[in-house]
Amino acid sequence: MMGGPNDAAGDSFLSEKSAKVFVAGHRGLVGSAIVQKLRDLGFTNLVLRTHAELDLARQSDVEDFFAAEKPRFVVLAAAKVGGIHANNTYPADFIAINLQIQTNVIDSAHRHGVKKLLFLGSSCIYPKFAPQPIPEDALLTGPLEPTNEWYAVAKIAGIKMCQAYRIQYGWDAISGMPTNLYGPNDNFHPENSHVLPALMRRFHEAKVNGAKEVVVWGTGSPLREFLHVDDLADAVVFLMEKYSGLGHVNVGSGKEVTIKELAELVKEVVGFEGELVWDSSKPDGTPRKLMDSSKLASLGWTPKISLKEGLCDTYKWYLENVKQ
Ligand code: GFB
Repeated sequence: MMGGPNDAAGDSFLSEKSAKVFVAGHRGLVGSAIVQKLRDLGFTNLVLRTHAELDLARQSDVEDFFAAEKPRFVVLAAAKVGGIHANNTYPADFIAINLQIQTNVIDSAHRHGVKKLLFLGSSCIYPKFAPQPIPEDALLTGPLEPTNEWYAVAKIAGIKMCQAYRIQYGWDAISGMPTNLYGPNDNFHPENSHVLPALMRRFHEAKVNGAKEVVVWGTGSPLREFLHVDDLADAVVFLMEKYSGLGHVNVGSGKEVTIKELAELVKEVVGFEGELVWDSSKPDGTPRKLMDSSKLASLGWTPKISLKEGLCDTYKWYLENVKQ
């Protein structure tokens, strides 16, 4: 039986702002937003380690870290992530590294007395043709999207591991499933990034170089839901404070656009005035993955940042931070 919205958390995360909080993956798109959010809320004891300082894929290193640091809370935002091309090209990395990271962190966190852990997955865990909007209980009801089934299987294993540790040990591990995320500190790699940062970089470079056209992958017809990473960080704190249930929780914006509409929006925000050229030799991926986030809404959380506002915020950050 999956947990329900009335799975209230124990005593409050927000009442322990001097407790040690380990944010795994603190330099990435998600981790950096969570660190900023916690600092803004007055958390004074964040435990942060770069990949060079702590390789989360190495079990003995993770075990030593937890034995030494003994954090009270863990937000597991570290993962091997990427867009459709990266997932399709490096399947072994996406399944192996993510399984290693999450298994090491979840097991050592429990072993060393962490009070509460939040694991972050992705909307790609759901079947390719799940009913839309996708409810949490659609998990494992059908075949996955082939381009990212490796990452999806790893993330599904993470959800199941958190549930298993709650069932066997009564341990407070919870899982959040964000939709496609974007924002500052994203990966803007031309090939391996997600669609939104990839297009932002491509339109920007085309504008600066005076190019007449920009290639966009696929047909433009798939639908995608997007959430600004600052909204996700807000939802992470909300779940750490309010939720302690067996079931995972969808974290979406509830709004979707076609890839074509997204490309037009990014083109407008960047100010590129050339043409779009569609490369249908590139994969479209799953046709749609709008999540049903009503479980989170029933707990009292809603997103605040619109896609247009979020795109402007991200492009402003891009201009100030990405070497042109
Ligand atoms: O963000 P994205 O790469 O991954 O979006 P998914 C892919 C969609 O955007 C496809 C189109 O329909 C692509 O054809 N697209 C158009 C582009 N131009 C580009 C481009 O320049 N770069 C990219 N990357 N796409 C990911 C999963 O699926 O969703 C991950 O693979 C993760 O594992 C992530 O779950 C949230 O949204 O298709």
